[in-house]
Amino acid sequence: MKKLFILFTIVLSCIVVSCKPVAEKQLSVAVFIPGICADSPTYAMLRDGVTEAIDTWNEGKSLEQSAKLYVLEAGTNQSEWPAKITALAAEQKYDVIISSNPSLPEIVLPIIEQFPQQKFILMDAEYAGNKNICTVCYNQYEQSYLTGYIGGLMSKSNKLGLIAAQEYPVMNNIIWPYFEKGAKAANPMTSVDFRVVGNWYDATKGAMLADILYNEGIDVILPICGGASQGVINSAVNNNFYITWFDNNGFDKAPGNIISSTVMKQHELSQIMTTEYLNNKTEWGTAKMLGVKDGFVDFIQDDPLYISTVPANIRAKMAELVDSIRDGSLIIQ
Ligand code: RBF
Repeated sequence: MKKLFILFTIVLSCIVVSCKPVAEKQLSVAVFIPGICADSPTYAMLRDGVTEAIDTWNEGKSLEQSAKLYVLEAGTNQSEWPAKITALAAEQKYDVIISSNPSLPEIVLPIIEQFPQQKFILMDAEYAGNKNICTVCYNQYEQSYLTGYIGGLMSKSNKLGLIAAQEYPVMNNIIWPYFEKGAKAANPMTSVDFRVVGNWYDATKGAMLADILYNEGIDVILPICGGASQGVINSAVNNNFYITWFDNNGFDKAPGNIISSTVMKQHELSQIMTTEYLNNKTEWGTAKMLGVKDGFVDFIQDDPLYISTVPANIRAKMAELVDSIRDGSLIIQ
């Protein structure tokens, strides 16, 4: 009986082994950067997360079985993005195009009509119900509220500023209003002034707008303007006002001036989404929003520059706020 069982096991495992494909299909992944990686943490984190996932996947695999990666930086001219991403899909050699930007679902929908086999994983975007698209975005209600809250606590003039590269729905409906909401929750006297650079790269214009806001009495600014943010930082250092930083850890950009870093875990999430794709686990058609509770939005509290720049009583208030969002007792929306 025992021998029969062993024989049965051997035969079964032979069948299983012979059913396995001799060589897995070689996967090809394209990363489409709608802008440039330099000075745009969200894009650099996307590129690095996908690259890391592909490198890990390829470990120990033969060249024929390794996944291929191509990264395209589409540049800051937004009118060129549709043609550039269409050209990628038209090559019909990338199994998936991974990108990050809230404007992308609208851009890729007509491409899917034309190339129905093309799959898209879109980070920092929200679109449900299309089997070629999977989106994940960050809870920017929480991210913006936390940022506004510390701005409200730290401002002495009760005047905050937000310098945005451009207006877009997520900016106008979430980031700006929830930055303001957080600031007013910390201190009801706080007001927020909003200014627009007009592009994602002009640091001179960023500095000019920041100088103007500073001269109007504003002492805390949130820059969301890519390369133009460097100009806002320069103005903060020259005029000695505060900056609340968004997306990644920015404390070392201007020690003593940066009072917060409210981060999105885009590097980790890009890696996870890519690994899921490579393992055929992508949940096509879904749109997830991930926040503080899920561990994909965070307010950095352990950076030595946070501890040395922000007084202990304010850090305690921030810790309390983060905890209340994390344990679900406070829902921001
Ligand atoms: N964020 C960047 O950091 N760099 C960019 O070049 C950039 N370009 C954008 C272009 C468009 C059309 C839109 C809608 C957003 C862009 N963002 C960019 C903003 C990004 O998606 C996100 O809202 C911010 O990084 C805040 O998390």
